[in-house]
Amino acid sequence: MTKTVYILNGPNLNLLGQREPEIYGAETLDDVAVACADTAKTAGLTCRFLQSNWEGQLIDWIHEARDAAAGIIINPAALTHTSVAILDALNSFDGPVIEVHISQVHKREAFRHHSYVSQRADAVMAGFGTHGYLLALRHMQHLLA
Ligand code: CA2
Repeated sequence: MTKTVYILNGPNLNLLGQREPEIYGAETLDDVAVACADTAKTAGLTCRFLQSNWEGQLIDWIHEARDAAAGIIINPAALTHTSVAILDALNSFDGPVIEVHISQVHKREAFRHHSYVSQRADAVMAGFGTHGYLLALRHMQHLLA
């Protein structure tokens, strides 16, 4: 049976491709989901690609992943910089966690330089555009081998 990776996306990422293309690129979140499914298949993994604007929903999916997933890739969006609750939920998950940011957050406003999630993440991607999700999946394949 193939291992499942949850790919979780936080608030406002449903707007990807519709605004601020100079920061986040032109691809929509649906485009990213299709590319992730393709890369996961090549890597011998199954991915569950999810987005919510609600912190509690993301926490519920992290809890669900405790039984259902071997690894988590997460772009918590703005909750990266504010949410101890998401950090606590990720700390309850035993498998590898990779944090992804489309933009190079360290080149941006100071409030984007701190991440609660990085205290749990086994790897962090920032500034690779949406390609970062695919690179994260490849690294997840390596971590789960
Ligand atoms: O670079 C990233 O992936 C971020 O996680 C994106 C978040 C931002 O708050 C983080 O600091 C860095 C913002 C997600 C909102 O995405 C939008 C995309 C297109 C149009 C509007 C919002």
